[in-house]
Amino acid sequence: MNHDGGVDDLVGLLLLLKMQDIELIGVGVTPADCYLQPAVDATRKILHIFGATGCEVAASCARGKNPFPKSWRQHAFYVDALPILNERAEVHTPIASVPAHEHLAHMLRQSDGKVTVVFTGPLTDLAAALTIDPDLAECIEELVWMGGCLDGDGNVHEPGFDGTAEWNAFWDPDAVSRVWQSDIPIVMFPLEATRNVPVTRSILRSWAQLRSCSREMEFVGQCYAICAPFCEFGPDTVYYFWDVLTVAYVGRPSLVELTPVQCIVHTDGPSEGRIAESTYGKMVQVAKAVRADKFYQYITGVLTSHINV
Ligand code: AGV
Ligand code: CA
Repeated sequence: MNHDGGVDDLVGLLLLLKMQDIELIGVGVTPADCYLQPAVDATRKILHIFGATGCEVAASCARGKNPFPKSWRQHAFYVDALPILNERAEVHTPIASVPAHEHLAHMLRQSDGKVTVVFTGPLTDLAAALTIDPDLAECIEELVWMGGCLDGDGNVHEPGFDGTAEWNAFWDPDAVSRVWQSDIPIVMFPLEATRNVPVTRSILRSWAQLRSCSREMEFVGQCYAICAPFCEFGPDTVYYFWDVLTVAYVGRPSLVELTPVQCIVHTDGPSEGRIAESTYGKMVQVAKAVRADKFYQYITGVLTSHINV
């Protein structure tokens, strides 16, 4: 997994490491929707506390073209400071000695079979890994990526841009372009798919009831408290299970229906970062229909699997 330290990235990480049929073999952290140090620290603490100590964490040296808003990037500091992640003085999760793109290339090369790669932030490290090892596609089962938006109703509202892009693509559109030129099979979760799964007050309330018997639920509840101003109100300020849905697909593909779409990315101009249908583009599998009830059920089950609810 490679994530970019947002609240739902870190919840997605927890979900992935709790899945019984998934072996998590490495985590990269990209300084996009976060500050790097607290995001790396929070990642290592989550792996330690929730039981995946053997897995290495690699910090990215990626730099994006268009920076994320500072107020969002600060969320990683809040998660890293939560008491539930700080009861223990020592964190044993190993940190990789090389930057995340090199670590990714190395882990893929040394694995026996093909590996599924999940990106819940920009694709910069995958693009950089392809630059040092252009044949890396042969080691990748598929790329599952949260990013993009195909209907033009994006979430980037910055001066000089037309609002059609999604943030993970906008941070580094050239990386999307590089990955699109590869033979890697891609499953993409655009904003249209994630709009089916808002973070609602009612799901948070039902999880609060499980808090005292599940440390995972306690942690997730604390995490979404950080995003409370955005949960369920108003069309523009809603918070979604963007990355959590994307990760859930890896454990339970039947949660979504995929549709093949040929598309390209705009790498400059007012639509920079926009992913658009085009007969010249790469064929990717795009998540469309989402079984939202089954998704909420599935993630609640994984995060409470030890208490039989
Ligand atoms: O564009 C969605 C991506 C996801 O990977 N991120 C958040 C998720 O981690 C950027 C983003 C869009 N709106 C946001 C975001 C918001 N209101 N707060 C924080 N990040
Ligand atoms: Ca993210």
